[in-house]
Amino acid sequence: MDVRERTYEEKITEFEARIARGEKIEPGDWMPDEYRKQLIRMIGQHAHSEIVGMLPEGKWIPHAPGFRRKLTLIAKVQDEAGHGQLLYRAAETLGKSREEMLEELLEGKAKYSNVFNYPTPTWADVGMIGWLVDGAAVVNQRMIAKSSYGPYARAMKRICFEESFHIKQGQDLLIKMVYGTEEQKQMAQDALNRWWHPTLMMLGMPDSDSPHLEKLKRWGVKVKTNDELRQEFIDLVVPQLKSVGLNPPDDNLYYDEKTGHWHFTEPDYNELKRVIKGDGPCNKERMEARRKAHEEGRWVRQALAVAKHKREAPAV
Ligand code: BYC
Repeated sequence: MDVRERTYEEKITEFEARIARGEKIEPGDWMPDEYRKQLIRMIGQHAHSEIVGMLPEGKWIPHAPGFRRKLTLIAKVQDEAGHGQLLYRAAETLGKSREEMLEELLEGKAKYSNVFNYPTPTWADVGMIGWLVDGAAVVNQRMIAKSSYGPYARAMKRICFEESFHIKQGQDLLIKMVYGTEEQKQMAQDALNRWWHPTLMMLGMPDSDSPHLEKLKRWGVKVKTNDELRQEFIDLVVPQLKSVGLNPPDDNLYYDEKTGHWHFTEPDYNELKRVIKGDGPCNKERMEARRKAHEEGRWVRQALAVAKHKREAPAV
C-alpha cells in the first residue's frame, strides 16, 4: 500500500516495528513529527556543545607547556569543530538549516552542554576536560551510536574514535602532573574537584526528572537512561582516577560489593538547571566569544555564498 494512503496509526505502528527490529530510520523515511523534533533538539544541542566546547580548552593553546602539548591541543580543538560540522549536517537531514540552529544559539534560545560554562584556570583543567568530559561524552556517544536515527548513529563512529584519543591525551597530561611535583599533583586534584560535579551533570537530568527520556527511549534515540549512563561512567572512571592517587570529591563514594557498582553522591541538579538557564560562571563569556567568532567569519560565509551562486547560475 502507498505510504500516503495509510492512517497515522498504521504508519506509527510500522515505524515502531522497524525500530524494534533494529532498523535505522533514514532522512527520507516517514517519522512522527515528535521524533523529528526530539532529534533536531538533541542533535542541535550536541552540535552547539562541540563548538562552544572548543572555548575553555582553546584558551590554553597559546600557553601550552611545550611544542608537542600545543600541537595535540590544537588538533583536539580542531576535532571538536569537525564534530560540530558533522552534527549540524546530521540535524540538517531532518529539515532545519545550520543557519537557523546557529542563530538560535547566538540568540541564547538553544542549549549547549552545562559543562562548558565552567572556567579553566590551570593547565590541569585542560587534562581534566579530556579525562572526565570526553570520558563521559564517549560513554554517552557509544550509546548514541546504537541510536535509531541513521545519520546521528553513524556520525558517532568517527566522533567516538576521536574522543577516545582525547581521553588518552587528558590522561597522559595529568599523569605527568600527578607524578611531578607536589604542587603539580595538587593542581591535578584541584582540577578534579572543579570538574567532577559538572561532568556528572553533563549526562542529563535524573531519570525521575527528565521530561524527554520516555520518548527518547521508546523510539530508540537513547538505548540507556541518563542515570544508567552516569553509573556506567562512574564505574569506569573512579578506578582509573584512584589508580594514580586522584580522589573524586565525594565522601560517600565507595564500591558496593553487593551491586558491583560504585555508590556516589548525586550532583546538585538545581545547579544544573541554573547553569543551563544562563546563570553559570562563564555563560556570558562563552556566548560573547561565539558571537565574536560568528561576526569575524561573516565575510567567509558571504564569499562562499557568492561562489556557490556563481557555480549554480545557468551559463549564458
Ligand atoms: N547541559 O530530559 P533531559 C563534547 C536540558 S560535547 C545542557 O535530561 P535529555 C566535547 C535538556 O537539553 C558532547 N542542557 O534532556 C566537546 C532539556 O532542555 P530542553 C555533549 C541539559 O535530552 C568539546 C532539559 O534540560 N554531548 O563531548 O534527555 C570538548 C531536560 O533534560 C543538560 C551531548 O550533547 C546538560 N548537561 O538529556 C570536549 C550528547 N542536561 O531541550 C568534549 C547528546 C539536560 O527541553 N545529548 N539538559 O530545553 C544528550 O545525550 C542529551 O541531550 C543530554 C540531556 C544528556 C545532554
